[in-house]
Amino acid sequence: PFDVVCLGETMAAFRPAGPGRLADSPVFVRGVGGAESNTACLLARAGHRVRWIGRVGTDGFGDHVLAEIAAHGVDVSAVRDPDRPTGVYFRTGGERSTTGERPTDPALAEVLYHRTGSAASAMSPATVDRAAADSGRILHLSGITAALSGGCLALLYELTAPRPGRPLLSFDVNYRVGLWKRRDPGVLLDLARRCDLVFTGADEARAAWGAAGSAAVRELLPEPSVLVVKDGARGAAAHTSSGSCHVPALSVETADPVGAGDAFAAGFLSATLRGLPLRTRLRHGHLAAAAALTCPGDLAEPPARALADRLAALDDTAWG
Ligand code: KDG
Repeated sequence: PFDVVCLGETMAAFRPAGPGRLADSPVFVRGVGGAESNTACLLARAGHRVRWIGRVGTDGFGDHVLAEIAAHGVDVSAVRDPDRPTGVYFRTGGERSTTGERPTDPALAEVLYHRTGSAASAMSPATVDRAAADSGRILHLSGITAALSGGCLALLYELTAPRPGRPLLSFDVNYRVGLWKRRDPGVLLDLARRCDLVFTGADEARAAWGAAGSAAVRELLPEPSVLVVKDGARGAAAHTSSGSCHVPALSVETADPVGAGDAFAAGFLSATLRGLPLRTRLRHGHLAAAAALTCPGDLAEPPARALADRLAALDDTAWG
């Protein structure tokens, strides 16, 4: 009954109330952080039927995470784990492009995770309901889950295995350097190859797999029927078996880069569900990312559908 099911860890997220480094910030603002639930919330706001699958502790942060996601109109299917805490993370700002790439200079942004041994890290083929994961037209996953634990990685392998009636598999590579210390992110390539629709940043493809440029990423990843490579302010390219197309990014002033990649995926997936042409899907990705970039916080108000449709239909001169 769902258009999209998104699965992943969502944490309590804290950012400094003012500018400055974590070390210098006495006051933090609490929010909710999770790449897949960000995409879920934006898709629900865009009018789609969406389920999020996750796992949180029986603590107050777990209550907060579930209430926030449900408040966006998302069906929440999460196990409450009495033995493990809800994950927590702290972050500062940092410049990022309209397609959501993170800065490569760590001095620009700090991300501090407290998620080892979290409730979500106990997700596995044994603890996640397969029928719930398969209950949408699209199942949206990300590479973050692959880094959380052996059980989480096994779960991704199970969910990306061929099976009758498998939903269309969408995979956002989401290479988070801080989660892969001393481990080989090559497994992300293996997982991406098993999916139908893959999103990656050109910067993360370079950092994780040494692929320089959109064509090189497609050479590494010929399997997905649609591969989207986002290349910062230069724009995003979509590669399919019948050709490629490129749409320049919108030039906007960034208030907060976090969540722009999740918004891009939501815009693209929403347009995919509506059967729009590839170029228009990329435009909807950029529009949703621009809304996220120009708003503080992980989750911005997405552009209303009618407005996004009008902007996506502007001619090529408006789109550079
Ligand atoms: O894409 C935004 C996410 O990075 C943020 O919400 C937290 O899921 C998160 C992560 O693992 O970095």
